[in-house]
Amino acid sequence: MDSAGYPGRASPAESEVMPSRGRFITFEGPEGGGKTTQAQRLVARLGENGIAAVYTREPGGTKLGEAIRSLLQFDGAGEPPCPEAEVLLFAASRAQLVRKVILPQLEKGLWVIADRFADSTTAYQGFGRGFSLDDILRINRFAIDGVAPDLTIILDIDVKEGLRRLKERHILNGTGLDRLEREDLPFHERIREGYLELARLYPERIRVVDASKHSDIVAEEVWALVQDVCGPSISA
Ligand code: T5A
Repeated sequence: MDSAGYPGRASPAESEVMPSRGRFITFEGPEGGGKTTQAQRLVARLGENGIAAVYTREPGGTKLGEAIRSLLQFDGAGEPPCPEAEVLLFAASRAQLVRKVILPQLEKGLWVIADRFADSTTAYQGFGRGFSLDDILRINRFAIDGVAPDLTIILDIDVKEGLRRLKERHILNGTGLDRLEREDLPFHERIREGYLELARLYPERIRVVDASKHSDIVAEEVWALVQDVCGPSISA
């Protein structure tokens, strides 16, 4: 069991008796690393290679999850959640997404490419807010119902550069930073360090990609990792 609450990846023997289950790949990392960009590119590239994949995002991805997203990001309830409520709201969005989308799609044999998953709670609410990792593990475990990623890709980026990209996008779109993006730099630094710590702890599941490079280069590195970890499925 790892600190995101995952029971661990299926052993080769387990994979052999469940050949039709799709693969589950998660993108993680600090703000502005390009998770949405790369997750959507990967879905498209898998499609070009004959593999049907669906994109999910967190918080969100279901009607309930999208309603929770607005509560979390833009104080949709008219007041910000306290830190404890914040953890549980992220977990509630995830619980719904796992049962309504991720698990059913995997069971149909589709791949699921997730734009954030349980490691985000470990990084943001564990390392960032300072909640105990044991508490986060228990909450994650309850939310995810044993659904563990086959591969997690952390798009690692200097915190200031990631936030600069987001500010640039907000200027272009005429939008403003959301509640978490407005947190101070030390908060975002703790999150980045937390992700790198998770990668050190779980090298089998988590790989780190330097997201400061051009997005075409990042996409190639992501594709190489996917082939490395899920290669037999791609060539099947
Ligand atoms: N959160 C989430 C928690 O605190 N706990 C949790 O459990 C969960 C699930 C989600 C927020 O909630 C927090 C984390 C977040 O603060 P969100 O809007 O979904 O909010 O935010 P993010 O997931 O961080 O997504 P962002 O859209 O903000 O960033 P991405 O997805 O990393 O980056 P992307 O692809 O949107 O790109 C950002 C900008 O950079 C450009 C893009 O064109 C875009 O303008 N870009 C690049 N520029 C240069 N070089 C590259 N390689 C580039 N790649 C992308």
